Amino acid sequence: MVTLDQNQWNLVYNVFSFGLVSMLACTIYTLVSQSRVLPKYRNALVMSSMVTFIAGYHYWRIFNSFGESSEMMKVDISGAQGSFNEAYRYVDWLLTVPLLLVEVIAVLALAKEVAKSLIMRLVPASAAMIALGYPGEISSDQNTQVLYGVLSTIPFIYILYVLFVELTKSLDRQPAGVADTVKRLRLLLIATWGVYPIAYIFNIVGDESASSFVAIQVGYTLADVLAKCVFGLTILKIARMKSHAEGMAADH
Ligand code: RET
Repeated sequence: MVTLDQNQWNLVYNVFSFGLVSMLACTIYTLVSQSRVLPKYRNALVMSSMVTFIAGYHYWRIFNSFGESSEMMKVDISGAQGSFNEAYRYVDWLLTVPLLLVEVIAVLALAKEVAKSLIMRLVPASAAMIALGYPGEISSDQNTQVLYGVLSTIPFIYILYVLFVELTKSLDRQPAGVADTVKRLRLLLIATWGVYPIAYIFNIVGDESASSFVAIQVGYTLADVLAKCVFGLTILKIARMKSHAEGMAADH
């Protein structure tokens, strides 16, 4: 049990609500923008819509779970039936992180062989990263938390390494202006993905206090909005710039 004060409880409630509506709005925006890009880039937008749709569903569950596990601003985080369910985040990531990586690969429109080899390396690595983090997240034993944190960091570093090398290589082949946006995409990815392991460490070293609960929930939610919505909008921007560079009329 953590006991929040009125402001903390309202903050978490409102941040979850903000996360939920951001995911829904972003899903609609990327869906209706399909015709604004060339067909070869549409799959990247479909991936973005799917990511935010899946996240919207999970935020709806998280939002409800927060209400149901609270009583007089005491939040039950015991893991028992009816307590605040942290597992929704991991189910969400298990589905959305591989999709986000496919989204990046799709918008780059690389040669088929290159794209396939990237997907074969990044998708299993990202699933392993999330699956290995989960036993640590739910454990209350510090050694177990550290062990799974370290194990999960191995595929994490591998993903960043592959993305850095491949994104950098693809920059030379992108039309003018696009390279800058791809660089911004890479920065956004590193900055937002870095929040998750930091929050995880915070969980290990922090106590089970109300303020660390609030910091983790707010931190994860804002990182999710940046890593999924703002990321998806950047993907749309790249797809539009490339479509125009490849001859699509500018009024689309
Ligand atoms: C864990 C466990 C501790 C070690 C590491 C982790 C990494 C998590 C990441 C999650 C990314 C999630 C995204 C979600 C949204 O769209 C599992 C916390 C390295 C990188 C991008």
